[in-house]
Amino acid sequence: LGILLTAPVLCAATAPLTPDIPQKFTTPTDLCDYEKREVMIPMRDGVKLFTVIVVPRGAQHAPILLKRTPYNATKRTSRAESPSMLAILPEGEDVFVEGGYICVWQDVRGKYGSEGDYVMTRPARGPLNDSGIDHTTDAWDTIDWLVKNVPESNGSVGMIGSSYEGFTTAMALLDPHPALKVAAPQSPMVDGWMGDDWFHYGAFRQATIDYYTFATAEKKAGPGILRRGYDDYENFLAAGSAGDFGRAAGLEQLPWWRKLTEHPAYDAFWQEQAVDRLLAKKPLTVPTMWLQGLWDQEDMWGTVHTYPVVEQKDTANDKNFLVLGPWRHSQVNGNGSKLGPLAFDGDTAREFRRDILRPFFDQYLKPGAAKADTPPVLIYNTGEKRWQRFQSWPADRDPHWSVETRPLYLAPRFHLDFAAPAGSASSTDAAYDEYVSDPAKPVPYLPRPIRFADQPRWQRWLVEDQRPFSDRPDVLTYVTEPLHEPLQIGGAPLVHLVASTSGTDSDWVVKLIDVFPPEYPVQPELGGYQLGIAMDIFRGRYRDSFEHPQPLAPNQPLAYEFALPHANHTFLPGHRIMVQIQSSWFPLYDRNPQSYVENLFFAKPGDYVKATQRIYHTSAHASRIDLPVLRRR
Ligand code: PG9
Repeated sequence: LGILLTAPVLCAATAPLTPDIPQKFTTPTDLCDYEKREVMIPMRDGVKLFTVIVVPRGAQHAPILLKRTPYNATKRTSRAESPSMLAILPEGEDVFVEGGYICVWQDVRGKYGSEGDYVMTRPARGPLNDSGIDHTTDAWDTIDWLVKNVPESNGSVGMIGSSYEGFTTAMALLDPHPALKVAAPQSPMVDGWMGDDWFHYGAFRQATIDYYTFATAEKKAGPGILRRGYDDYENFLAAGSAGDFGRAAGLEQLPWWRKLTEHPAYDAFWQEQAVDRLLAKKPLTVPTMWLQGLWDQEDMWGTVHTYPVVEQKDTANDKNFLVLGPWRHSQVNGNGSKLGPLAFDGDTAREFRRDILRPFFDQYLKPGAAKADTPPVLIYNTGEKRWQRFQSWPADRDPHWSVETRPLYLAPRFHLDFAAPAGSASSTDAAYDEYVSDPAKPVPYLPRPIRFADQPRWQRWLVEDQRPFSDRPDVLTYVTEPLHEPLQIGGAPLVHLVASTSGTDSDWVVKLIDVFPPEYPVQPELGGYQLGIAMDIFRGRYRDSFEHPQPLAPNQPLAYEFALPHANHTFLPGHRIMVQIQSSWFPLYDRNPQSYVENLFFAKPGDYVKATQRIYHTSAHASRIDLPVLRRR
């Protein structure tokens, strides 16, 4: 029977087995309202950069919007598999698709589809870069190719981008191609040591440590870093120093990690690549809109420090613009209806893109377009929940506003007072308040467990309630009485702290907080909420010099001065102003051993010592925060 059954099979001629995947499959595009082209654009040194050009079907004399990214141009132009240009491009490009723009995304040199060598935030040509090539030349060469090889274009190009893509946009301005007519750096990486991504005033941001393998371990996306446990608070504490954690993660294989850890202070390595310093030496020729979120948890230095540098060249006050929205990092390119527990009237991001950003770009990229009603400065008031237009920022050059620096003093019994401390300590009031800062129990920056991989929580952490920390014995909390009148601050509050430590180094974290009334009927869950308005960390060793750190004299009241992030916030009647002070913000920032070591990345277990911290509030040693109080004239 077996032979009978198999015979026909064996006797029949067996068909040749052929593969089922063809050499090439082309998706029909007749449904698409766009044409997607992938090209390799040659740079002046012969390296070719992978570039995706998305052209609206039927486009003629259309402007080009260019973004240069280290995050995969193919992925950035494939948000969905769809015949709709609106669907395949990132949400933040909606208004440009609606405006008939040709949208171009390019992999930066050395990443994903582009040839060449990748260098993290490749420094400008000069002392740090002898290659003759940087993001300025690559942008120039790319724009030159685009306007000559995209027949549907009208020869005008705008650049825009957030974060690293804001950095490549800003770098293009150092020597802009003539066809570059407008730019919008959004939360650009400008100075990684001062306050963008890598450090804040010298304190190292451990939260970005996974980025190092992601960005530099491979040409495409690199691997994540394996953890020993769920809670990063525990993972980083158990590791010891940031260098210990990096070593255990294999980071010493990465040139970027080695460069970073070899330059813990603000030396030439950081100063020479700070884009604000580079732009200060260049003329302002391209109308530029600098953007940032007021709760930008990643890059809150670049925009507010580059805008004023360029503004000095904007003699007619019509080429340099500033926008600060009620947003987290890059939320300008998403939905701006809410952030954490905060709800706004409408989608602040979409409305901004539609009503301000697009008309601003149209004006410079579309011949005959109307002059846009772009205010020199547009900043959301996060207390009154509405946009405000200014002629300048700080607003002291705006005829409609007055800016008064009002010192808010730390006072005895954990009060805050606009009146300066009277005399020295009285018999009842001590000259200082103290706490013990224990590196074995650092203050968490969020309630534990903390996971850097938890992206939604990372995005909103700056608006998280600060109550979980205000009662800790190693956090000093000062607060005013409930306000009777609204108080608006606009600008960067300036910290003047008089503090001592029993150690020889110390971090000082200062948080300016809006305390909501105990009863908050419009949103009951916000009753008593402690909302961070401007918060930052300062590594004490740099109190005299960012470039040349020094040990601190133990147990001596020393002055520390540093600016907090910019705010535009009205503390409403019934609210209270609060200041919290602490000496760790973990594991977001590495722990300060509190005994002076040359390079904190490589502190040893024995370097970590408890320290008794004292915050002074007498007339001789008055700690205060200078508030930039705004008033309508
Ligand atoms: N500025 C963002 C970032 C850079 C490096 C580490 C982590 C975040 C960004 O480009 O998204």
